[in-house]
Amino acid sequence: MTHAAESAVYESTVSPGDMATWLRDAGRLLVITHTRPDGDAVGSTLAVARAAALAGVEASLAYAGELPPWMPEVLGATPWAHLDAGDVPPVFDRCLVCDTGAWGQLEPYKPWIAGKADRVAILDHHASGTPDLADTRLVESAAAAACEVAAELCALLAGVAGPADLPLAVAEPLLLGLGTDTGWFRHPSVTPHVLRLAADLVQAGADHARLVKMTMLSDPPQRLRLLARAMSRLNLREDIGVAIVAVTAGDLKETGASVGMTSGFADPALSVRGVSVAIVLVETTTPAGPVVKISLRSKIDGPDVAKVAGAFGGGGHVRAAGARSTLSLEETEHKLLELIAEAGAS
Ligand SMILES: [Mn+2]
Repeated sequence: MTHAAESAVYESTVSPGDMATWLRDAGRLLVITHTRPDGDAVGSTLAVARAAALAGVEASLAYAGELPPWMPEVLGATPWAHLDAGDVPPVFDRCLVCDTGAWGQLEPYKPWIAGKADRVAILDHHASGTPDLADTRLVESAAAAACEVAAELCALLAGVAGPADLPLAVAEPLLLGLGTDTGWFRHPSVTPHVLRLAADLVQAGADHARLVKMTMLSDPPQRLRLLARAMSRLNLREDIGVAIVAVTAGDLKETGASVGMTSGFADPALSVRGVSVAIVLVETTTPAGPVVKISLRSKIDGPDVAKVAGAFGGGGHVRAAGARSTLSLEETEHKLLELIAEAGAS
């Protein structure tokens, strides 16, 4: 960890203690995260906003893009803005960005935060990001979740000895992010520290079984119908250890499912012995035109999928990465297979 204020590389510029001080002095603090927030994005932003409020900070939350179905249950009475519903982010003196440091994942917020690096901070666990976004950065690329980084910060803000002593309203969103980003403690990112932190959060009152049911066992029926269609055209390339699941725009339309419901489609593909990489391709549209959303997952012995995603201008982690392709579904699949065959997956 370096402490150079103007480091040109994507790494920490402050310690957790310095970040806690920066947040305490924030005045009106806005906490945001990447578009289409997942469990870690919602969990980390909500936990830090609530912990900052305990420290007397006027904290507000804003989200953009498709939201998880459990959003109201997790947020409860905590107020938040949804940009897609026409809300604008609350006025802020300082802004904290959680679980990303990439402009590409923050498009809707750009008019509010661009050119304000001295007033923006990042709390993240990704290996790559844009240093010019924020001068104040707490980035731990070895952490399993942004919530793992946020836990210590929340304890500092709440003035408690450690995560086990956090109020339930802070501990529960932290366990949500830690659980969802590790596939509920199945991924190789799980370390002794992750498991000890999970134990601390459960000790603080977080309801593990309720969160698992809420995030894993509460799908709308359209999701299962969409999965059935996608699996019917599974491309299982046992020769190179790759399984590809493709979702067409027609599938989404005919099942009434949303793009967000494809989250987790890599799991059944990766469950096959001999498969080391699972790829989920989703035909979707953006304001800039049609794109294929690429999600990559790799087993412990599989290739670095962040590198594969990088070939499409995307990124992420060694075992989980994503990108967008402007090629057709078929061309995207062909290019991915070529890249992985070159990387020597087997
Ligand atoms: Mn995350």
